[in-house]
Formats: sequence, C-alpha cells, structure tokens
Amino acid sequence: MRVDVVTIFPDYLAALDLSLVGKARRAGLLDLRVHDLRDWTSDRHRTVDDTPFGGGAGMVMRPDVWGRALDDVMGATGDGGDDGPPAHLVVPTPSGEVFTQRHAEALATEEHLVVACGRYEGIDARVVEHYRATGHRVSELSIGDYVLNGGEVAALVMIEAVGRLLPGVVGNPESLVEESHGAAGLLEYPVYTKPPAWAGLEVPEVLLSGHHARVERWRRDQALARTAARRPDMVEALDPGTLDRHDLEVLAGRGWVVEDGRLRRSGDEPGEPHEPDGGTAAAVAE
Ligand code: 6GU
Repeated sequence: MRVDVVTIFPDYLAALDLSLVGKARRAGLLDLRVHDLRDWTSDRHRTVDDTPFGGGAGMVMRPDVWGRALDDVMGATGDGGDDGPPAHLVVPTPSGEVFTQRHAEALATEEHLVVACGRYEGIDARVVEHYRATGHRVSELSIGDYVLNGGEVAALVMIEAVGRLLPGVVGNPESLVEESHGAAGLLEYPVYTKPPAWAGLEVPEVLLSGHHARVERWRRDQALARTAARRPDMVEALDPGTLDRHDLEVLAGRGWVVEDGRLRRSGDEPGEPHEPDGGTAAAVAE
C-alpha cells in the first residue's frame, strides 16, 4: 500500500518510523511518504491560510495551495492513469464520521491513500467537493468527540490502525482475531501473565487450570461483562441470534433483556438513553 501524508508539520509524522509501522515500511509492505504543504505555496511567506469568507474567528486553509499539492500526490486526472485506481483521499476532521475498526478494515484494502492534514479552522470545503467530483473517494473522519489542533495526530492513529491490518505486518494474524472491536462486537477480556501472584493479587484460577473450554467460557463472560459495564452502545448493537443461553444469562445479570429481537436494558423505556453508572473495571471483573 502507498500512503501520502500532506501536512504543514511533517516532523509530527516521524513516529511512523517506529514500531510496527516503521518495520512495515522497511519491509516494503507500506510505502509511506510525508510531504510539506508549504512546498506548494507560491508567495514569499509560504502562506497556506486566509481569513474566512462570512467572517468569524480563525483562519481557513486555502484551496489553491491544497489543490496543487493533492494534484501532485494523487495524480491530476483522477482516472488512475497507468498506475492503479484513483487514490482514496482521507481528511481528518472533528466534523467527520467517527473512525472505527470498520473504516480501518475498508481503508486497508486500498492501494493508495492520501491523507490531507488540516490545521486552523480547517480546509476550504471546495477541496473535498472537487476531489469527489473528479472521481476520488473521499472520507472525512474524526477520531472521537474532542478537539485537537490539527489532523496530524488523527492521521497517526488512522495510519497505525490501517497499517497493522496489511498482510504480513502483524507477525501472528491470529492476534487480530479476538481483539476488541473485532467481529464479535465485544471488548476484549482481561489478560494476565507471570508471575501468578503479584502485589497480593492472584491470576484467576481458571486460567491456570489448563481446562481449555472453561478458559474460553470465562473469557467470553468477562468480555460480555466488560462490554455491558463500559459500552452499552455495543451491547445494543449485538445480534441476540449470535449469543448462546449462557451469554444471555450473563447479560441478564447486568440488566439486559431481549425484546423484539434486540437487547435492551430492563427498566429503560424504549428510546430513553441509559445513564452510564460509572462501573469500574474491578466491579466488572468480579
Ligand atoms: Cl480528525 N482533527 C481534529 N483537529 N480534531 C479532532 C479530530 C480530527 N478527531 C477528533 N478531534
């Protein structure tokens, strides 16, 4: 996969030399190139922004500078030319759809991503409009409900999430199967290693038992209980048809019932959002 990142802070992306993503680059699995947006400015001050039409606070990034940069890194025609399909443009922005593992999985199938990191109040809206109109897929994505100063940290998050899904990047592909936000729709169960006693705390006995079926059942109970305590939105999204009787008992113990083929907190009026009770990890695991 090829990934081009355009930013006014190329040094921000230096972390992508490290760890798994850095290894993937050195192994030739990921061709990642970081570009300085100011290389496409034409004035003495290398200006990338200006005041917003309509007034208001802050500055907006100019479409002409972004257009020159993106035409260069994506290929100007958008028809893919002779070097593959048109690039998929990713624009990190707090006003985008929330980036999830599903987005990471979809982006990991692309041949060429271009990530446009905005700063200030964002990029002139015509940039996204123009690249959509010229045949590019464009994804405006947020990494969560909080505000960052620019798209660079979000780009790091997305590139790491996508990069580890590329074939050959994670040594043991099995480790991608059971993790949180996988297909089961549950958070991951708690994990333990040696020593078996530490700080007065014992590893749960079942994990030392060597009884594979009991370990699997315990882990699933823990995943269900954690998800119920921390992520009621994920419990609501579960298909009760994929749950066995024991699963439903664990959820019932946490106040979840099946009604009209969907999971619902008993006692809640349909349509009334549930107030999280702030349950701690310790309360979950017991
Ligand atoms: Cl993608 N950008 C900025 N500036 N802030 C964010 C974000 C992105 N996602 C969450 N907050």
